[in-house]
Amino acid sequence: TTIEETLVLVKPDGVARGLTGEILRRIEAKGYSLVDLRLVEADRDLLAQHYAEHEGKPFFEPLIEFMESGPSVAIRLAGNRVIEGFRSLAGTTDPTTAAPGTIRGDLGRDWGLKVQQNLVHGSDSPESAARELALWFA
Ligand code: DAT
Ligand code: MG
Repeated sequence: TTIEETLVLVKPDGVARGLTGEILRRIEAKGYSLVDLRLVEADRDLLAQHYAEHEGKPFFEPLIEFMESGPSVAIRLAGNRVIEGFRSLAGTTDPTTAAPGTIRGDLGRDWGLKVQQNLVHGSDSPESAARELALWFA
């Protein structure tokens, strides 16, 4: 067993569409534990740090603007191999091609959808999880 913690975000599109409960339902049904949870109006400084690896890419600015457009739900989530496990629940980045059965594949709305509007974020490694949890749960 490898008990880990990860940062999950229900992004502004998920909160605005009223999908927070459905996303939490899937997370809890899988057996992961909610350790902490808060509604956050992220500012540019937090978001630029959170997405520092993408600075300079063409989608960086639209991504930050989208993430500033409304509150996100930040979740400190614990469980066995939860970092990899949550990313599997979430599905691949683009909701158009994310597998059915995943959060992005089932709930991504494909009408004028932008790739950044993909409902959730999950840390991609133990190093990212530690860094991101410190940012969002400072
Ligand atoms: P993930 O969220 O699956 O870890 P990522 O870290 O590569 O994906 O990118 C961060 C976010 O940026 C992603 O959730 C949506 C957005 N994004 C990624 N690639 C994109 C692209 N090619 N065009 C527009 N937005 C993109
Ligand atoms: Mg990522």
